Amino acid sequence: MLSRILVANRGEIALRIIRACREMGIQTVAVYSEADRDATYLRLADRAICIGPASPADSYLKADRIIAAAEIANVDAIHPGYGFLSENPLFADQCRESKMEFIGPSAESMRQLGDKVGARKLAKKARVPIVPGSADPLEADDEAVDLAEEIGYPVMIKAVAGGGGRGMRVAHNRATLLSSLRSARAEADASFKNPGIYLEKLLDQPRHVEVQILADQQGNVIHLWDRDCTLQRRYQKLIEETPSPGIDQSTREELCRAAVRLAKAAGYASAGTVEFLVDRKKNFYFIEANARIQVEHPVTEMVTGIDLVKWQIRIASGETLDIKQRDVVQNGVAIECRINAEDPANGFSPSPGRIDTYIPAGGFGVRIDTHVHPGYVVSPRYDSLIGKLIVHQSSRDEAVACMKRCLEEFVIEPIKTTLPLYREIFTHTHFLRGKVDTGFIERTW
Ligand code: MV4
Repeated sequence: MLSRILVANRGEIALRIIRACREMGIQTVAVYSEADRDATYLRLADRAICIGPASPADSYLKADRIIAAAEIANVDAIHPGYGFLSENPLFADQCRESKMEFIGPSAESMRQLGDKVGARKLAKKARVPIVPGSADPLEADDEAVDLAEEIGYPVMIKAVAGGGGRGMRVAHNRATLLSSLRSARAEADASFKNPGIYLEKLLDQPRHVEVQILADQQGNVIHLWDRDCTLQRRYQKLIEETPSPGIDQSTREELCRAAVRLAKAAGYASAGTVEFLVDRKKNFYFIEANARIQVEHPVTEMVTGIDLVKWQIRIASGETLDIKQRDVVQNGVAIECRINAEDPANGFSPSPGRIDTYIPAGGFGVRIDTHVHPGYVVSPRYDSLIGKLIVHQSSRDEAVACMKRCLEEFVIEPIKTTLPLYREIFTHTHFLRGKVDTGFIERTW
């Protein structure tokens, strides 16, 4: 078993990982940037090491400094959390070359899934439906035009190295396609240092439904059912829930079995997520796979009772997954609201600063994953996620009622947060009936 783990992340996920380690009797080493020097969660780690200035490029993204800290502290594994270095196969290689376990899948599966066209090929081989589109990255412009005519407009241009929606373009005809190809390539190159792009048919008002996977190094793969993440704004998820209110049980089962086939085809070992889009005719299509623990993992933990972070650690230490698929059941409904330090009344502009008043919600079936507290100063340098409010109840109606009550209780002042937006969403009839799609937030707010 691993005895000391370095947590290569910050904020709520760093705290989430430290908590799992402490319960498992594993020592923890936290790393922090100068901007996070006073973060309270650092005290919960056995040791905290400064790895550089506030800029992520000089600290949390700096693989060499993190490896150096890990060597100084003599850890036997590194947990990357989400974001930062979590899906960087070079970092995973570097950890293992330095004789430390990277808590995540093999660099090879990360490479395979990080290339979105490679992932489409893999899905096809595993008989997992994909959105009609490119078999290979686009070369010449006329090839894109021919393919768009074959699959039919509108089409979506996506970045081969992309994911999470960045660098996507919609084209409704030949003229907009030609001009978008150029800007999409430039944006992909600038954002991912990879100009590769590909085409997919644009699906009309799909839902985003993803499947949680757990796979061990012995080849056992199980799924932990679905999460619905349709409520997004500019590709940032806002509300996630499980089970998805938008699909029936047989679609859910088929989707989850498809996700397991893909994970097996990728030789995947660790926690991972397979994302699908589901159209109104219940057709589902694979879009991408994420080789990391995700922000929204707690909703799955609440309904299945399975601690995903602990299992990531056990799997990395070589333990066999002793959970049988038939024992993974969805008990009730869980919903998560991401609390961001942003002003929804002002174009979601960042709202950093000191939190003077922090009064968390509480009660039966309520979980709050956060690293903030009264007096905490939200830095403008990082992602605006400051916490997650998760409720777990026996039915969707009860979960919604519980979330509404929690949103009434929760006070975070004077910085602006997304809490007031959720107070509105949770009274909106479309949301309450589970009838939302991709464009709901942008249309309604
Ligand atoms: C799409 C799509 C429509 N057609 N792909 C958004 C996040 C990224 N993972 C993929 N995304 C989308 N890909 C095709 N071929 C629409 C979206 C999309 C979306 C999907 C589900 C829920 C909310 C969404 C918000 C914006 C875009």
